[in-house]
Amino acid sequence: MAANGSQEKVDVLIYGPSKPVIDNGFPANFVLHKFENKHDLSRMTPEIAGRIRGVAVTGLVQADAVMLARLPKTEMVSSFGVGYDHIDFKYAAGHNIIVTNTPDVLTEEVADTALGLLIATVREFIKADRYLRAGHWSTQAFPLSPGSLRDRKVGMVGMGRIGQAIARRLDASLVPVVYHSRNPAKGVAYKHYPNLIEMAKDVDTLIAITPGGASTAKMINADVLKALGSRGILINVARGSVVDEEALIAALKDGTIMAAGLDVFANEPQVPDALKTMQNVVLLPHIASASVTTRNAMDQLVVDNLKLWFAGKPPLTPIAETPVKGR
Ligand code: NAP
Ligand code: 8YV
Repeated sequence: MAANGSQEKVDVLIYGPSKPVIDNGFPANFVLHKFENKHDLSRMTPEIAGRIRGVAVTGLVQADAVMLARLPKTEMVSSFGVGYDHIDFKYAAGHNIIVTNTPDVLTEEVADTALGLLIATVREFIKADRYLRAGHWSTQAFPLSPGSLRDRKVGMVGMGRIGQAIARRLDASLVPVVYHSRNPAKGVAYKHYPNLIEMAKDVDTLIAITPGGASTAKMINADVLKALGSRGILINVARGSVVDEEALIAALKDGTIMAAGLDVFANEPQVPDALKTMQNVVLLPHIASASVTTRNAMDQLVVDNLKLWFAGKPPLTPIAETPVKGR
């Protein structure tokens, strides 16, 4: 509140796709400056840049150090998505900027997608759909699927919020689960493997659901795929960077593993032609959280974090690297 009783103006950069929950979600004292992409943003005047105090990152656009350095008054970056590998959170931490993300509200949706993608891949649903539409059913029944969940054991790569929600669904499907992460997850009874290759040797299915970034870059590589073996299936709902994409393509081509279901890619929205021409892969355009209900809940959390901060209250979901002190 300003000294004369009127609410002070808060200039906020809306960076990324325009969305109704975000566009209509702020009170009148918020002044929104909308830029959809990097090219657009390059046209922001220094005068506006100097007034920005909050940033809503509404899609997978990068908030890197160069971009944040243009906005010296920024107090908060409220990012859409639970993963925040597209935000330079180290720069933010060093410049007193709080970063928030959108955990929890998407957990069950993403877990649904992971299980759907697993079943579609193992049981060849997409191939069967193409077969029916091409009119082949009237002449011959679709071949039996070589894969089945009935004889599989899943190794989760990541056992956080979403990993545990996927594991619950696998429990209900009577599929045994083990997992790899750096530390054993609290309150989780599944067997923990500190070593990913050792786990890959003991299972035939991997589901990746870790953050992206340097610590997980290409962790699923040629050696891991070899350890997984010729019945192996890889499901990736984490980040494209977690998998060595070239090694995966080679492993799918030469039968080192059997199949893959991928929601994420190394260089989105580009997907290698080699993957697009393969019959033993199911490819989704990064849609694990992409229902209207869940995306609205994520957008609302982006708005709520900024509203709370500029009302002098702590945000709901700051990331661990930029903790809030003293509110
Ligand atoms: P979370 O609760 O923080 O869980 C992350 C898990 O990954 C933890 O088990 C963590 O355990 C493990 N992990 C982190 N770094 C690791 C490393 N270097 N090696 C091995 N394990 C590692 O996060 P969440 O809410 O489940 O979300 C997980 C990720 O899913 C997000 O960050 C995002 O990348 C991805 N995601 C994708 C979509 C999509 O649309 N496809 C949607 C939502 C989320 P330790 O820390 O003990 O290693
Ligand atoms: C979004 C995601 O699709 O939450 C995440 O980490 O990957 C997804 O829910 C992504 O943020 C797209 O903008």
